[in-house]
Amino acid sequence: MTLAEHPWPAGFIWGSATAAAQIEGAAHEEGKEDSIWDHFARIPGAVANGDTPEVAVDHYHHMPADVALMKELGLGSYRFSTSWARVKPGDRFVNQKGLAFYSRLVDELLGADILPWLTLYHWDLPQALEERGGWTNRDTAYRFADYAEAVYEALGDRVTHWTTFNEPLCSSLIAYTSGEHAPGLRDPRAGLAAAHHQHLGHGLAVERLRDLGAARGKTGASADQLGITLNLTTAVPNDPTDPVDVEAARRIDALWNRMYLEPIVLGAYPADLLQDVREYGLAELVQPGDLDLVSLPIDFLGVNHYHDDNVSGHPLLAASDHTRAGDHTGGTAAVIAAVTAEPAEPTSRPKRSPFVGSEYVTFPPRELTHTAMGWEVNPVGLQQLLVRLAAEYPGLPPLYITENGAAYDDEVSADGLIHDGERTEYIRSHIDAVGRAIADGVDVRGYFVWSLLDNFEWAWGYDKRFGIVRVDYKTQVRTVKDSGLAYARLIEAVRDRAYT
Ligand code: PNW
Repeated sequence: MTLAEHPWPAGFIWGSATAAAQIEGAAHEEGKEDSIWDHFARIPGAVANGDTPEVAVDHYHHMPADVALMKELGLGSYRFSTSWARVKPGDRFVNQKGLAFYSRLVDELLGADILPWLTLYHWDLPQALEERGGWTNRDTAYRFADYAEAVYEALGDRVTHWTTFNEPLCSSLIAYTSGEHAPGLRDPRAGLAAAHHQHLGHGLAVERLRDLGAARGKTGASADQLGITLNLTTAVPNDPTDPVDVEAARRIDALWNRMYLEPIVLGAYPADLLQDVREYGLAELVQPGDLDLVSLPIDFLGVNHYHDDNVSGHPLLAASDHTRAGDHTGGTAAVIAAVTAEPAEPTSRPKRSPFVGSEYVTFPPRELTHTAMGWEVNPVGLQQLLVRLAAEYPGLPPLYITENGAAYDDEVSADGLIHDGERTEYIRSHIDAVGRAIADGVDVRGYFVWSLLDNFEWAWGYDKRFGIVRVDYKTQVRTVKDSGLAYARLIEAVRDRAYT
């Protein structure tokens, strides 16, 4: 079956995604101050090659041309994030110049008939708030709701789709416990505190935006669409007949998926998780009323998916079995490598496992191909994940795949083009998996490829390219890759089928 023949529902959104710190640059222009990523990137060894988000792909100064490119590709929606450190630098006041940039972006998108899909937090906390404890400080959740309000006041007249957080796992356990991400802390309690306070920030922001929307008369059919994006993976027991592997997979599923999902959709942390991490104080952080806020109804759940996790409770035969050259951060496989191998650029900080309470688990490799991140390619895993979510959480809101894509070591051919066949096939096969999940009855309403542009890949710096559009980091010239051309053709074919 070709992709266009899948039963895509009418109105299915085809989009692409980016994040502020990864593309904007202009890190200290027009009132923007340091985010934790600006600060972190200056720590020797924190980011590969000493790369920083200072310039990135200079989207701040290329925005109209970048939107024109999106229109050329036929995108129905563009998922971007606003930078807290640009909007409320130092958290002291609202920076109107920073907000004006996002206002121009939204106007440009609407003028191109592209739906703006706005994420409020894609990991770039103002450094000034980090200095007051960042997400380990409960107060940060309340500051987040104030920031959300500032963005809403400026854009709520035009933006209808709002995401509170992108992948809180990556901005809690991987930021405050294993320390691969800013601010680079290595403390199990801090990671769990960050997770709970981000949950709380989500709830407070949903409450605030609903109130602000209602005051503007955005109710009923014209109400805003509010949601959150989680990175969900399937924890596959390496040997499903071995109780030790099954138990290890349960623990990883509890910590990496259900800790983030269940407070939102069920209003409670999983009981097994609370037991697994009982030494680290998560339950003690929860105050009366918190979970009522966290579980306020939302209109969609964003799912970011890149790969499954193959999990064992047994030691591996050799460390080299699961460490791939160069892996030191940016994902499960890489995090695993980071805690078991020397980082590419050693730092003096002690290593710490992000698997709080389950440090013994291992991730044996399977006979699958891998992307340049060292992540397994297994599209059926995405179909299985979506089917499982629908089966196990009947009250789930509609799903959107808010990120899926792949890094490969692209080469520019003699013809000046980028024949990225592997990425093209990765995207095709994962869209196919989404189509199959829809045929299985799962309510999925959109797909956003990660990423529109090559960009600052967090602790990997500019080493890993995820774009469907290549960026020459010296000239900032953009060239649509074969994968981008293929995605544009798909959108055209599907749009004709779904809307005529
Ligand atoms: C996401 N994993 O991060 C982020 O939302 C993006 O900003 C990022 O550029 C992109 O995916 C690619 O890395 C991830 O453990 C972090 O599988 C970790 C994982 C996946 C995605």
